[in-house]
Amino acid sequence: MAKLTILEFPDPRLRKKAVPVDNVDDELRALIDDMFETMYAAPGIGLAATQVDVHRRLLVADVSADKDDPHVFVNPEILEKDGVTVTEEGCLSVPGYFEEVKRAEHIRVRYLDRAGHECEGEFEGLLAVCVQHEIDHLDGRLFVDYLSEAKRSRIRKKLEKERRQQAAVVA
Ligand code: GNR
Ligand code: NI
Repeated sequence: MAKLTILEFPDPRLRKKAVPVDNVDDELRALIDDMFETMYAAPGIGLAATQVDVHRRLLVADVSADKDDPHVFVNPEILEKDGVTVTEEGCLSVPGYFEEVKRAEHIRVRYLDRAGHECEGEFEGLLAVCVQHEIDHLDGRLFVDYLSEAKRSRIRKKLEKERRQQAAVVA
């Protein structure tokens, strides 16, 4: 098991579009385990492969309070969306910022599980929001893309400044 490095906005690698997984094998399952370790340590409720610089269509999530309800989605496809919900979202790739985002309240998703079996499930609440947030990552989209250009650019400048200062401390 290994904790992976999470890319941070505005890293251009977060803008890559992930390609479908063609084989759910032990190598993929090792990556899934490392993604859960990384997500739980962060801590976060979801993680897309894009965020750890792996550009394949794979995400993990666990929105439970006890961190005992892991979900794996390989090649997720949203088949149906219903209703609207607004959530204060955060992102491990945009550390320290939280903003309201409007998304579908219920979704029906087709995906492969960690055994490679075809599944279909209906999700609602925070898990539905999280899956939509993670699928956005797989398409190179971030929650800040739903904010105004002014807000997004303010967040980008602050994160860039923080990173410069961090680099100066380490040097
Ligand atoms: O940890 C996370 N919390 C969160 C809160 C509201 C909506 C979405 C999320 S996902 C985020 C982890 C993350 O960045 N996943 O990509
Ligand atoms: Ni995120």
